Amino acid sequence: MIKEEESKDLREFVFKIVIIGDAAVGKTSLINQFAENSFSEDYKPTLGANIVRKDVNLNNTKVRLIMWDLAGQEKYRVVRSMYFQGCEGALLVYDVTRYHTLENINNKWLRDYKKHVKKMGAFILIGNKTDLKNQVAVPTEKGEELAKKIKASHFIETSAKLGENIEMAFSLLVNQILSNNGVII
Ligand code: G3D
Ligand code: MG
Repeated sequence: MIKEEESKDLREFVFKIVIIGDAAVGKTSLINQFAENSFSEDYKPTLGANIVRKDVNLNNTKVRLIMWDLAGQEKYRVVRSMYFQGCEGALLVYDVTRYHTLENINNKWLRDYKKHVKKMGAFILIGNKTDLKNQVAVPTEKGEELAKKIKASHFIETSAKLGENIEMAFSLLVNQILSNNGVII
């Protein structure tokens, strides 16, 4: 009986999201950590688009995330529109140890995203590699400042290496996408 009622109320969604930012900021590591809770120290740079699926359950709502991990290399610029097609949200990632990766979020990646995505959707800003404490070149306030400026839904600092704040980052994005779609959980 209970099961029947539950299944009546069960809602399912499929969302495509993209993860973008400069090469080596940790995009692939973040996705791998989220999808498998694994971290590879010798991960090879992505060569093309890597597509990873993950199901997230929130109360009576099931969300299937299709995560597109783009290569940062310039040569893929021309085929970007295909990667961005139909995406509901984005994770914009910079590396807290390299200041120019933060600058490129606004100057390059967000511009690229806006150019290709008609409906802006939800996007969050992530400062990754917080475990490299004595190499930090971007103070937290700078990330917060940029997030405000570009009107990101949220700002969060993560360590894909230690698995810190990864679940939180993805769930912030998923919640924002759901709320943009008028779904209350
Ligand atoms: P990308 O997909 O954005 O290009 P990768 O980046 O996920 O391939 O990561 C690039 C390098 O940064 C990798 O190192 C990876 O191990 C490292 N890295 C990713 N996230 C973190 C993190 O949170 N902390 C630390 N310390 N390193 C991280 P290599 O040496 O394999 O190139
Ligand atoms: Mg990669």
